Amino acid sequence: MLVTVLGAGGLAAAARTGMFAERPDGCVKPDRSIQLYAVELPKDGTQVRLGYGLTPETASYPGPLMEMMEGECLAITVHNLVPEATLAALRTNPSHPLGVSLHVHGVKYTQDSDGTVQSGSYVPPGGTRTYTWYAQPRNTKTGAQGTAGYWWYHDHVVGGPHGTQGLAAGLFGGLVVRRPGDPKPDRSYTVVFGNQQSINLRRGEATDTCAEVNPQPGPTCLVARMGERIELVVVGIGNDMHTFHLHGHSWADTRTGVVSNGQPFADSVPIIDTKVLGPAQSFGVNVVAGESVGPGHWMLHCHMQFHSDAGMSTMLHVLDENGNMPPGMDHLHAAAAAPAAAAAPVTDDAAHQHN
Ligand SMILES: [Cu+2]
Repeated sequence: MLVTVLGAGGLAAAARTGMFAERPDGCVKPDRSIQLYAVELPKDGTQVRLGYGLTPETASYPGPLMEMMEGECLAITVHNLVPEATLAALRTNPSHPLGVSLHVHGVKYTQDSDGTVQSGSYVPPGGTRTYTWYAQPRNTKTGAQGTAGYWWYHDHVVGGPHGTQGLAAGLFGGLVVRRPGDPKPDRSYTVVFGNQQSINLRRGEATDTCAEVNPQPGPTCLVARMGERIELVVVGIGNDMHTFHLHGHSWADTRTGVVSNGQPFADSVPIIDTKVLGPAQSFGVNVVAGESVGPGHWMLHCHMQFHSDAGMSTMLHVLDENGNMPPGMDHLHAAAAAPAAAAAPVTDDAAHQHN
């Protein structure tokens, strides 16, 4: 075996010299290439924030939603624009190397694209590295189950060997792999439940910045028009269990969040409006906005009561057919629910574990 021949230290050397396969079997060459920038964003209070973006200017937390079709092979070139001093300040051990990475769940990748220090697959400050993801399709002959589903990606290097500080700062995003015939949403949002009762690293009022007139969709503005098919990519990060709940809507507990009446197993699929979410788990919610219930401010929150009471609550705003916000857009959810802590930034884990 390669690893035993190389011995200690050989693994990193192998990565440096390109001894690992660049791509998984089945990916002959990338079908598509994208650029992804890791940048430092304005601080949230005193809290350092990092984000991924398809351009440096559009970086955010969560990062851009990645979409793939089964069978597709994607090359993602990560540019590390995070200042070296910022990475050094987040480091928990002075011997840990400085860098950011891209580690993905669900799809196939080789050691070369693992996004870890141990495999040498990270990006030093100012550097670039290309990661290859393969959305392997089903293959009944080989037993391959396929990779279609709702997944996520994140840093695995900032601060320490598991990227705990990178995650806490905002280096994460959603991934959806579709299979031909899957429902195609009109609009998708990534909703990340995390430490300190946070949704997308925010609590209470900070989770929802939608304007009453012409609201712009984004990480802090979940907005839809009546009748649009809305997809939520729900991801758990951090250390806590949560229960995702959306008011007024329900979905099928399937791979896609949808089940068609004609399918023989349709009656055996639970229809749910709440789902338990542990760290690193992810699932998809597919709903038709306002279907049978109309436009309105539909609460989306963790149903562990002490989490929602602490500000782990936001809104899916369903506008009418003309795009108008229904009355009552007064952020009552935040004002009513959030104690003082909800206004404070969601802080670095290492410093504030026992908030
Ligand atoms: Cu919770």
